[in-house]
Amino acid sequence: MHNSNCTCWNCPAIDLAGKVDFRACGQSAEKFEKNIDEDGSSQVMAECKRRPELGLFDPMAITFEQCSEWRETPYGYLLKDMRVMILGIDGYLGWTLALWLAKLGCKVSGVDNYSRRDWVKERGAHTVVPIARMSERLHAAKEVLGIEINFRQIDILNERGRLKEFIDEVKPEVIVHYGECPSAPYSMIDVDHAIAVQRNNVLGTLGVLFIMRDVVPESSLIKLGTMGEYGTPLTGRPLFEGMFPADAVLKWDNREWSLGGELTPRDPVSFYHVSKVQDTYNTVEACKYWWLRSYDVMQGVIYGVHTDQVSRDPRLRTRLDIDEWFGTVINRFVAQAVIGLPLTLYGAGEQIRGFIPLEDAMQCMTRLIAFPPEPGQYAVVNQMSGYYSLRELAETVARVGKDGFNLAVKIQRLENPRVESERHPFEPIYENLSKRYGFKPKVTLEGEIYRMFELLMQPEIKRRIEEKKHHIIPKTWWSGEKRQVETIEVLEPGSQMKMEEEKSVAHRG
Ligand code: USQ
Repeated sequence: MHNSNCTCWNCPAIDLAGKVDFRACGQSAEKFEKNIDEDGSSQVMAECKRRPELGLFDPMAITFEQCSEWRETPYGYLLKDMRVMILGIDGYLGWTLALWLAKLGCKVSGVDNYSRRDWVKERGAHTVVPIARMSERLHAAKEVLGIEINFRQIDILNERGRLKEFIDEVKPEVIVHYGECPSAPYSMIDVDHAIAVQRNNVLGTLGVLFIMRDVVPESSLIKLGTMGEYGTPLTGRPLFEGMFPADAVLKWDNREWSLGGELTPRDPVSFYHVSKVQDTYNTVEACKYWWLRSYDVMQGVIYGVHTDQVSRDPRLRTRLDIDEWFGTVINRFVAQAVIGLPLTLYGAGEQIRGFIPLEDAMQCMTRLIAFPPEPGQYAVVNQMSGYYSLRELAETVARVGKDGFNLAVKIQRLENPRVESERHPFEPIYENLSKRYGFKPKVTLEGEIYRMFELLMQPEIKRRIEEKKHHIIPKTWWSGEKRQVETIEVLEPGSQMKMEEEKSVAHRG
């Protein structure tokens, strides 16, 4: 098991308050106690909130494998009835993770203020996979899966007092923070939307950090960042996992410095992505000042519809957006193929991004939950299972649509409403999850696309896509312009793009 040798030092049940000298970080040191060995060396001592009978003990002395509170699961040792709180539990990822973890035996609680439903409604769009109201979702989860989820409607930004009360009541051992607006285009609509997204994301998260300091300082925060924080540097330098590796150096003016352990440069690609960068810095600081523990998950573009739990019953399904603001690219492509709309490639279509299917993302999150960071540790994982150019993805969707569902899928190149590099090197490093946390991707790109077709071809869902077809072609320009983008060319799958032809003519010339 990837986490067998972790010790109480990683465990959220450890009680360190007052027993470790955190003077440097501002925690009270009044009750500071140390064990002085015969040889005069001192040891950090702790208590266990779950096993008070242990009294004061050395937290390095017991491993997860040895502790009766940790049990084996397919994703590593997991605390029995581990208390997990999900912020943003009503969203695409939040709901899926809630069912997944509760089914694994975690005690899941969650909060949401339904803002995702509101934002999508405000744009006149809807989730094409219909989702039930929260009360019905919870009821169905109990009836179909036999699980109970402790839900409270709370706005994490504007109802901080209520959030604090709920966290104090539940005492979550891990908080998964999905409670943010995830859309780049939504943040680029106008000044009101840019401010709303940054306020919601940055200040909401900052409030959560303070609450954790005051109420659950030993719990871990698993926060959703994004691969888009890094941008796509034209130098082609690798996109490390948040920080430079130990042997990275900066050379300048015939001198040399180590960069090891420093945060890598960020080059976000929208005001939404900027909000994620700011979250990163706030979280780093909180870990530094208060010894909070956090994993920052730089997730690639997510896609897909399936986990065993959400697929069990229509009332348990998670949402799926395909509009220009909230739909991510693969989800949009499959919906477009279903209604015979040529797949919408922005610009050259040679942009490259990291991707991860829904089910694999759930596996990663579970593995991180099972391996909590140490006090004060801020660590980053790049959470993706592969990377592709958008053109490759469009070709794959077209192929699966044709071979599996007899659909004649075309591809269209549109003017690019975003400001982004359309041709760039891309070398993401994404080894932490597999090397350290035991992640093994289970789902293939083609396999998940196939499953999406199966679901989206259902008459009711197809009808819901048709109904909101007018929200597929983008009208939100990064420049602020307000007009629908124009089609540059329509292509048969497998054919060359005009630009490629031009390039090869130029090359021949
Ligand atoms: N794109 C198209 N056609 C479309 C939609 C998008 O060519 O119909 C292109 C975009 O120009 C972009 C790429 O596909 O180059 C990805 O766009 P996206 O809308 O799928 O994803 P993005 O805006 O980058 O944001 C999404 C999530 C966000 C997450 C991010 C991860 O909405 O929450 O942070 O993916 S990443 O892209 O790695 O930053």
